[in-house]
Amino acid sequence: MNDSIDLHRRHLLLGSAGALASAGLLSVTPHAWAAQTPLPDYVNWKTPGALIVHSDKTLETRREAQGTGLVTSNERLFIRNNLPTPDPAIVADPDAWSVTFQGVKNPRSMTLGELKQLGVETVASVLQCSGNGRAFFPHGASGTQWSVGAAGCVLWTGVPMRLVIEALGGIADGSRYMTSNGGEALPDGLDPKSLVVERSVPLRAVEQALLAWELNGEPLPLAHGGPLRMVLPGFYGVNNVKYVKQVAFSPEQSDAKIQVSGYRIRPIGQSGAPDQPSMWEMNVKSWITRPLQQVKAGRVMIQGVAFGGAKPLLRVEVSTNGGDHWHMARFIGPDLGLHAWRPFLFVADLAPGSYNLASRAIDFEGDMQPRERVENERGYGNNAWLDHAVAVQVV
Ligand SMILES: Nc1nc2c(c(=O)[nH]1)N[C@H]1C(S)=C(S)[C@@H](COP(=O)(O)O)O[C@H]1N2
Ligand SMILES: [Mo]
Repeated sequence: MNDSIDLHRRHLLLGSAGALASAGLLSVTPHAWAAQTPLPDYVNWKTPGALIVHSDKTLETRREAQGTGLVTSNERLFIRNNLPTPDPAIVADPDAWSVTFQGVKNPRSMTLGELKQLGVETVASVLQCSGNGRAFFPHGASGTQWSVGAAGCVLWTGVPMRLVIEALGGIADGSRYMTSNGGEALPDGLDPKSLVVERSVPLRAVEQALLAWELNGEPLPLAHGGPLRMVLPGFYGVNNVKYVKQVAFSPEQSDAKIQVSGYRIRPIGQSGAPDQPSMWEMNVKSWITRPLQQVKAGRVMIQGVAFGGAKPLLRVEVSTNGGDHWHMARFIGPDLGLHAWRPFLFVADLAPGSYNLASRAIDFEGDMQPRERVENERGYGNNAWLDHAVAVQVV
């Protein structure tokens, strides 16, 4: 029902913006700044023109609003909530927030104020939803129809988990997973295990893990998990639990639905089950961010973003003819580390005509973005370069 209204609206908007563009009033990507669904209250501080509002819990960064800087600003960063955000009172006195640690030699609770005394580190990392690129799956994978904007590269500041573990006497013997539990209030009368955001990751994630209280140098906003969030560089968004309340080490994964059957890669038509791969480490990926529609003939600056996921990024290549020929792109700006994305540039000399611009990234282990997506029920992990290519008119 909403979909048809949305589609109708989109046509109207594209129509009027298109008219403006042909009248020369707008140059690039005219629909980007058109009026749209207003931002929900809890994120009314974000930049409306930079975001697509899919629902009050799912907001996507527009493709043209990505890659202009090394990091994605808080105002442009996407939002994905499974549940309503907690009461804003929890960020009023952040240092009073307490977290319970279990499955360590000396289990106990610590306040954020105490955690801040243990150590501090900053890491740049890509935050990306498992379903980023879902909109390209032809089978109609259920869930938010993200294109490329359920992703951003941000700076997290917090205490490394290894220092927290040290302070707690070490991880209990026999542990294989770290589980983080989100602090949302759950509705009465429903099975909490079916709703709670509680995610387990293998212990190999712990070395890079951070309990973060700052996002891009600002106190972590409530919408992004303030006052405190588990940050797992290289791992898909869902594992980065917001408003983290409990952290536990254990031999088994959580028995919450989001872990047992949710976020599992499986063939189309199959239900989720614990023996299927979990959405943990991210794969190598890139996409073009400009130009996206029409551009003047001559020197064309083709730009985009690329990242290695859980592995270091080696290089990125650009094609102007849908993958028949590939050219080496060059990275722009400093390397913010293993888990950051890198904006890239390829300068092409293009005569008038239709072009299919594609990019493909390769990581240090030689894994390259595939041409085709791996079909799967929920539309997870799409890094196919063909899906992310853009058709551009050079005039
Ligand atoms: N507590 C809690 N943590 C959560 C979620 C949530 O709904 N609740 N959503 C997860 C998912 S699916 C994603 S993609 C990221 C999104 O982070 P963001 O909203 O800060 O962009 O948060 C993850 N952590
Ligand atoms: Mo997600």
